[in-house]
Amino acid sequence: MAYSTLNLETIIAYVRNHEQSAQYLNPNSDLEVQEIGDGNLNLVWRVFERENRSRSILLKQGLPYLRAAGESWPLSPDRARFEAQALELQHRFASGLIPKPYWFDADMLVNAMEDLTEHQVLRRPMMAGHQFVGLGETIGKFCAKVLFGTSDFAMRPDEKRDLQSQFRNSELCKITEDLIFTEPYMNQAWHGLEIRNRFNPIIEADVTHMQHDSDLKAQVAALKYRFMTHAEALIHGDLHTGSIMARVGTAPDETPDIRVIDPEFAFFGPIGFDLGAFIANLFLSSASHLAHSKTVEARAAYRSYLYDQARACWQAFTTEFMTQFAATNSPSWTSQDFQAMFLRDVLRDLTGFAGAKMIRRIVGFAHVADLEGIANLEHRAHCEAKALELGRKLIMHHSRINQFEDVIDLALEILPVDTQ
Ligand code: SR1
Ligand code: MG
Repeated sequence: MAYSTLNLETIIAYVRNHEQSAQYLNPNSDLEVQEIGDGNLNLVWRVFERENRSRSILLKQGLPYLRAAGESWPLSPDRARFEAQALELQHRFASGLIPKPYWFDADMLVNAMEDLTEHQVLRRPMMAGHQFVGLGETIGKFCAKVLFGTSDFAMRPDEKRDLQSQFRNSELCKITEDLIFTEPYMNQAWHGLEIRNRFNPIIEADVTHMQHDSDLKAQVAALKYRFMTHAEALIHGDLHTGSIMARVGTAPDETPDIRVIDPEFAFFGPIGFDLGAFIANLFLSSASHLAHSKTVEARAAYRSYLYDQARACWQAFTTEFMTQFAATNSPSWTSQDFQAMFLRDVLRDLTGFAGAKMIRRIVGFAHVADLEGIANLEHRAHCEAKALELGRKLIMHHSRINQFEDVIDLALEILPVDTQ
């Protein structure tokens, strides 16, 4: 079948005609479709039996352009292939922590997968102050399992190089390079480079100051170079709180079922990048709770929760990574001193990447609802200025960080857990 973009009219026929769909629902039953995508890139649908809504499939199609920008921003729909390959590997190494992949249609560039109907994307409940038990621990474990499994510590060098060559995800890597590491630090045209920054006008002076901060720009350049050249393992590439879903149980202390979604930015990159993205989003949430929390006590409690999740993430990541090191594939990697040095470098990377990820969500093209959702622009500016300050600190200190508590201390200096 030749590629064509699906729509609400054609999607049910597509599902009925796909030979594998019968494993998940009755294709001859009365089917219904809902468009549910809220991301920047793709269209996403849920197709379900009208009489039994739990029998459903989620379908995601790569469009020939960026959904958030429309046809003015062309993008190859081939990104769906990278997502399919990433889902397969994540499923191999961390099954149960992602939606189960059902099929990939290479002609139509459609990924079909488990429909997580009872799960919710984390970002908005977190704005409302919801605490997901076990969040940090699950993300730390997920990262360790996939990143170790696709690294040189687990794969033969030839095997890893072959796999790496299948993830030449240049278009989406370029989005990351431009939107995270380049454009936010530019305030004038440079050889035709497009600058798509947008920010709250109240923080313009902070942004201009940052764009003239040559020390900061040197550190960001080093982080960008590391992102582009440090092909350590298969990273998710976009692990923010909009890429995590959770189903909350009925008992208050029941651990929710947490899944990582949307790995279309996957490629072989630095291991600290995904951890940095997650922690950046916890810190952005902390900044946004200056506005979202109704009382100072609620804000202190929520910040405390967020910092505990950051700690738990790093703890779970290092524990799982060290466990896997015990069965590594070369005597070179068994040196305990090497392992400690390696994890210290991951920690430094994650700190720098977290800072860059915070700044891009305030100054760059793509923002987060945590801050955009603050209607009062003055209140929003206050939160944004704090987040920018923390982002800068994380970047400037990243190469001197020795333990995770140093990262939390930087957050506490700017976004304290206090009741004042
Ligand atoms: C142009 S796409 C903007 C952003 O959305 C995705 O979620 C990534 O974070 C990307 O940078
Ligand atoms: Mg996404």
